[in-house]
Amino acid sequence: MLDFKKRHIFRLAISCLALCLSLDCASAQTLAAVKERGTLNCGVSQGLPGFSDKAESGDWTGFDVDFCRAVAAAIFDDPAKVVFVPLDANTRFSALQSNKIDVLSRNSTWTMSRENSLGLLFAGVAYYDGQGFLVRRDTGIDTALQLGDKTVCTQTGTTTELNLNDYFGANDMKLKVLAMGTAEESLRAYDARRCDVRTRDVSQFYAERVILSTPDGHIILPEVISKEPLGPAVRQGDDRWFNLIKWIVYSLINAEELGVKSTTIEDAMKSSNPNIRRLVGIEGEFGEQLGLTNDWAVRAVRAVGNYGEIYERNVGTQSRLSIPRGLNALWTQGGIQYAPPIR
Ligand SMILES: N[C@@H](CCC(=O)N[C@@H](CS)C(=O)NCC(=O)O)C(=O)O
Repeated sequence: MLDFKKRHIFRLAISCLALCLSLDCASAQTLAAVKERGTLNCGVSQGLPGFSDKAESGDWTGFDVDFCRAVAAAIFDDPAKVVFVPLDANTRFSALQSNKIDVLSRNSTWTMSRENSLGLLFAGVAYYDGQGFLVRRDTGIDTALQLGDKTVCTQTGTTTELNLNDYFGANDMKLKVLAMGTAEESLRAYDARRCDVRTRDVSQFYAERVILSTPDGHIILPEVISKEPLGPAVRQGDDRWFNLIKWIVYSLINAEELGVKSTTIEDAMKSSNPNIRRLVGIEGEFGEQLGLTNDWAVRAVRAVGNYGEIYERNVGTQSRLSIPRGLNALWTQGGIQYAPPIR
């Protein structure tokens, strides 16, 4: 009897151990696969100036693109080790689910249903956005409250339609939607006057203004009708990878808050400020705990700069998009960008 009990407990212990080991393997699988492959597969949009833009030379630039490069730099110490996978709104999440990409860095809004029904996790908010409207100046429309009965161009697979329904419903306006499959089709429909107004994340209007033939012929209406917190997303089931992506977002924001820039990174490594010392890996084992080296954040900041540098270079007031920092300023400067501490 005792023997039977002992055998049973032994078998139970072995199967628990096997389960723990397999969970640990599963949770470390993305980083191991990326290291083994030697490149990061990063999902980006098909082309949005300032966010993810492919030049004729084949080089990608932009805010979302730089985040992919920061991850590659943190892992490989080489920001070039990224394969950019351009994805439209409809295929972006399935690309993550089917392992086609390791991380999605593509103007994607963090919503509850996306996490709970698509098996995803958003690792942080890289850009606080909101949905707005663009109209032709000659329509004379200057507030969204005049949009009743107008035809609105949207893109399928995005958060925009639900927000539109809510907004028009709340303001008792009749909604007519023309939903297109891609951003390009939506723009073409608007250009051909098949719709009177376009709706999308406000940042995208700034992006598009640089390619419109008559940018001054259009105005962005003052209303922002939704919260669109945009950030990188990963698959569920790999906590270590999720953590790694999350802390790369936070390391870039913390670097800005601590005044650590691409140009001052070498000085930062001699700093006596304990917060800076932990960020740059002189103190603590924060990088190793992520499965990287302790200079993980140094590598990222050296390659692409801190959060503020990434913002200004790609979309900020010094760039052709010229988007003010607004909500994306640090919490210490009137915005809401706030990163948990590295300690
Ligand atoms: N943030 C919204 C919208 C994102 C989105 O895909 N927007 C469209 C325009 S409304 C876009 O960027 N299209 C570019 C493309 O398809 O490559 C979401 O996550 O659903």
